[in-house]
Formats: sequence, C-alpha cells, structure tokens
Amino acid sequence: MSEYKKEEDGFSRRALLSGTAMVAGVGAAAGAGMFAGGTMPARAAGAANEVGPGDLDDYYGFWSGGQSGEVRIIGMPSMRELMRIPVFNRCSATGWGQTNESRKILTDNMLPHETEFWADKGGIPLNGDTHHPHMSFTDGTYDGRYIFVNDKANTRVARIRCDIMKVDKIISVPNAADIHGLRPQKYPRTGYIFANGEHRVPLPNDGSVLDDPSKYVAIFSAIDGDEMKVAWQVIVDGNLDNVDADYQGKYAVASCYNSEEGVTLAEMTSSEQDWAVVFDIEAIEQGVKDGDIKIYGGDVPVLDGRKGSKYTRYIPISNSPHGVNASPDGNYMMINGKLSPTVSVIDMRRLPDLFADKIQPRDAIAAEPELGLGPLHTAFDGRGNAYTTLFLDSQICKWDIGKAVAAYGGADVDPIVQKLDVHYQPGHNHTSMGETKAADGKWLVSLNKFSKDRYINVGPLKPENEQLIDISGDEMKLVHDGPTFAEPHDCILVHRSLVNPSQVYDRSDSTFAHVLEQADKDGVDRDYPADVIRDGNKVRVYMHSIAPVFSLEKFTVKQGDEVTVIVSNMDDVDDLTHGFTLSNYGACMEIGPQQTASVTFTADMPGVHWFYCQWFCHALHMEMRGRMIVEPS
Ligand code: RUQ
Ligand code: CUA
Repeated sequence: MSEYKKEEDGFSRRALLSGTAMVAGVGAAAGAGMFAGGTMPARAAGAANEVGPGDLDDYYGFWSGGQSGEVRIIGMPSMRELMRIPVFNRCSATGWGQTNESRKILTDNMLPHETEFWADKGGIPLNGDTHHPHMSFTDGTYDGRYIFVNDKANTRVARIRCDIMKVDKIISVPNAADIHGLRPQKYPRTGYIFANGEHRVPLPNDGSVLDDPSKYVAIFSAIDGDEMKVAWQVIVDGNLDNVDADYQGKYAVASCYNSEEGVTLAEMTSSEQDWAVVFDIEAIEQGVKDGDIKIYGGDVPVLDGRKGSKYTRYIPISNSPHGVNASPDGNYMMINGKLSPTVSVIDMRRLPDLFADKIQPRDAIAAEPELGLGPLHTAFDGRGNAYTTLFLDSQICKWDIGKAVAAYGGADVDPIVQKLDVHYQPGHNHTSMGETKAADGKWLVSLNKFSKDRYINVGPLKPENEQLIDISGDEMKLVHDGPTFAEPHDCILVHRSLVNPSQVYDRSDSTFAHVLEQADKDGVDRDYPADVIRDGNKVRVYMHSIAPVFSLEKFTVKQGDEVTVIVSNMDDVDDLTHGFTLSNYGACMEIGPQQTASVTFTADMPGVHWFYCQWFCHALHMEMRGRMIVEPS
C-alpha cells in the first residue's frame, strides 16, 4: 500500500469515526429521554475490535439461531457473519433437509411415534429452536471436536462436526419434553451432554394421563456425546431451566423454576422459593448399575431423583432462577435470580458435605450479591470477576466474586465494580473462552433481545442487537453493535487456535460413505462416474463435476421413475463448491470439494428439465448444466 493510500484511508476513517461519534451522541440524548437511562458510549477511535480487510479474527463465535433452527459462525471480534450451519431447519442453499445424506441424519434417530407423525410431512420436522451451542471439552477447556446444540421445539439434540462444520448426528430425546438447558461435561472430557427437558409431561406421555398436572414430571437427561445416545435420565420435581457441569466431573447443576408445578403463569410464580438441583453423577451411574431404574422410551434407564433421593440435592433459591454458570476456577456455580435481584453463588467444594447430609442445602451458598433487576446469565474473565446481564435494568453488572463472598461473610465491601448500559434488555452474555478454565478476559458479548432504535427501521419485526464489550482493562468499554436475526439465544467464543476445519472433504468421509457403497454395488466408479443405473422403476444417476462441467450432459428417465442423482465434486481446490439444482423439481444441493451428495425425487413431469450448478464456481458457471429428459409413460 502506498503512503498516499494509507493517508487517505486514515483520513476517511477519521471522518467516519467522528460521524459515528456524532450519531451516537444524538442516540444518547434520545436514549436518555426514552429509556431513563445512561449514556451510549461512542465507538472508541482505533478500537481493538477493528479487523482490517484481509486480516483474520482471533475467535470463532458459535451463535445459536433461535427459531431459525440453525447455528451461525461469527468471526470475533469483527462480528462478521462467516457461515451458517443448517441444523433443524430446511436450507435452500445447501439442500439440508432434502439431500439423502441430511435426511438420513435428520431421521435416523427419530422416535417411532415421530416417524409416524412426520410421515405425511415428508418425514422430518422442518423447524427447530436452537438455544445453547456448546463445544466439547477435554480437561476443562474446548477441544475443537464438536458443537452440541439443543432443539427446544422438537426435543432434539444435534452434534456438529467442527472439521467440516456440518451436523453429523441428531437424536430425539425420549420421555423428556422440550430440551432447553444444555451443557457438555467439562472434565475429564465430553463425555456426557446434560440436557434439560423443560416442560413437565406425563411419563409415559401416551394418553394414559391427560389433564392431571400433579402426575407430570420433568426429565434430566445425560446423553453420551460419543455415541449420541441417551445414557440415563433422572425424574425431578419442578421445571428444569438451565444447566451447567462442574470442572471436577462430579456434579451437574440445573436451575428450577415453577417448583409449584403449576400450569398457569399465576401458579408458576406463586411461591417465593424455587431451587437449584444438584445431580451426583457418580451416584447416578452406580444407581444405573445397581438396577435402581425403570425403563421408559424403549431402552432408557430412568432414575427417580425427586426430593429425598440420594441422586440429587435441592438448594433453595429465590423466585424463578434462570442461568447457571460455573466459574473458571472451578469453585463456584452461579445461579442467576431472574425475578430476584441476586445471584446465588454455590460453593462446589461444599457439595460432598451436602450429599453426606453434613450441612443443610442453604449452607452450600457462599455468596448472594444483590446486583440489580432481572439477572439472567453470568460470564467470567478468569481474573476473579463475574459479568451478569440485568434484563430489566438493561445493564451488564461487573462484580468481584471474592468480595461477594467476603460480603456474605459479613465484611463491609461492595462487590459491584461497574455497571454498563447495554441496548436493550440482555439475555445471555458470553466472554472469550469464558466457560472454560482458559477464560482469557478479552471480550464480552451481550446478546440483547431488543435493538429498539439502534438501526434503521426494517418494519415491525426488528433485529436483535449483540453488543461487543472490551473487558481487557479495568473498565468495560462498549465497542460495537451487531444486528442478528431470529433469535440467537446464546453463543460461545472459541480461540481460533482450537478449531481446525478442513479445506476439502476426505473421500472417505462418513457422511456420504453409504452413497459410495451403493456405487460399489452398482459397479460404478466411486470418484469419476458418468452412469445411469436402472433398478426396476428406481434410477440412479451417477455423475461427477469438475468446473465447469458435469460428467453427464443429459440423462433420460421414464415418467414415474424414482430418480436419485448422485454427484461427486472431484475438484480438490479449496473454496470450489458446486451445486446441483433441478429446475421445477424443487431439488438442490451443495457439493463441496471432494464431497459426494445425492437427492431423490419422482420424475412425475414429462419433458425436458434443465439441471444447473447453483454455486458460482467458474467463469463458465452459467454453462455448467445439463438436461433431464423424462419420457412420457
Ligand atoms: S435461556 S435468556 Cu433459552 Cu439460554 Cu436465558
Ligand atoms: Cu459449478 Cu457453478
């Protein structure tokens, strides 16, 4: 870059920054009137989150996509959206939900009643509601293998492979209703995925119990993350909300609201006290071994962890606690108060005594600082500070954990370090590496449920607003606003050194191995085919693609044939994705470099139908096409 160009850039950036500052200033004035709130800091000049053209981000942000059913990869700290990973949704770009490979993943582990229920809807539910994406752990920190995410809408858990950034397993969780809280085991490794069935339903929910809420139960599940199979479940009282695992591999802790076990809002919030449930993993495993179980939902061992059980302890917490967050030193579990202005700090070191009945449940509490209105979730910087979202106050409260413990013990200290206004009404927040023992205290993201007046108006449905906060210094500094669509509940920030995705597929990848096995059976070249195999009224069309051509310029089938098109992309250059879209048949798919993908449809319309490549791959991309000729029956 020439000196002249540099100067010019410097100038335009300065001009832009002063413009931003002015706009932010106006926003602050308006905001003060509208929200009776504080100042909206302008973006700092030369803020550390600036990632220039050609520069790479330091962190992978994995964002849930809420009711869009997907997971997104956001580069951090630039907050640039890098990729979307379809999970529980139908994706028009990649063919997720339509290719045979994705349909296999979506339907392989459905429950029998679901298979029947969804049969007339094409075999799979097309919506999902992702809340909590979390990476697999080894020894208390991220290991780069998988991302796990819940589907609250259809009671499922999915696993994303971080080498190809695609889902490889989805399971429906039997017996439970509506998986909400989800966390992987941190130590010694993942291990289990703990998954909260939020809503109470009869067990079994087969119509034998109906409008009798006193007979409903909530179900806590431990899923084997390697096998993606439910290992065991525990029946508990109340509703299950969020969950976290400890750093010792001994306990999982879930928050419980609706201890009243009501079914209306008034019933659910009538009592002043709810609780956190602590699960003793070793005792539960022993209980399974000893046969202290009932089998439900096919082959799942279910233990009774209701009050008085040796598998659980209930720690009373004020009105409707929500987020559950383990501090990176491994000593504390924060239970965020929601309707109570407090965060209850459980000292994990006291839990053995609690299970041995040497102390009372409330004796496990080490601190209970009053932070402000609507505490929902807490994040950590690894330097002894906690950062709690205050939904009703629209603030992040930074507080000193050690001082909170001292204050609870009677010392005259104020644990609150700083409160920062965020815009507007934050739910989750997350710090860089903050849910691991390697919390690095650089960045905090506040996931705000409302953007209010922060962006130009896009109609009645507004984006949410994720705000980036620099927490590397003594004071939190707001440095960036980033809009997001439908509704990323939660995110994690993973240092890029821990994630190592492939550039191209391995030809032996398990996600399409069964397709290549069929090619062997059909006597067709696995890699470079150009064949049409007829098998009764089933036709398998094998082709490969090398930019800018498909190996078949045309293929002919008969009206009514069930046609499977199998395409192998034999380009091995990174970033060279081809596609296959068959016009007017609603068939499309992504085929990454060295990947094989397939799609099946019935050729019910006679005539000539063009197929084309829908991912821009070459100067002659428009010409990368061919014809399907359907002979009338
Ligand atoms: S919960 S806003 Cu679905 Cu993660 Cu707390
Ligand atoms: Cu191949 Cu576009």
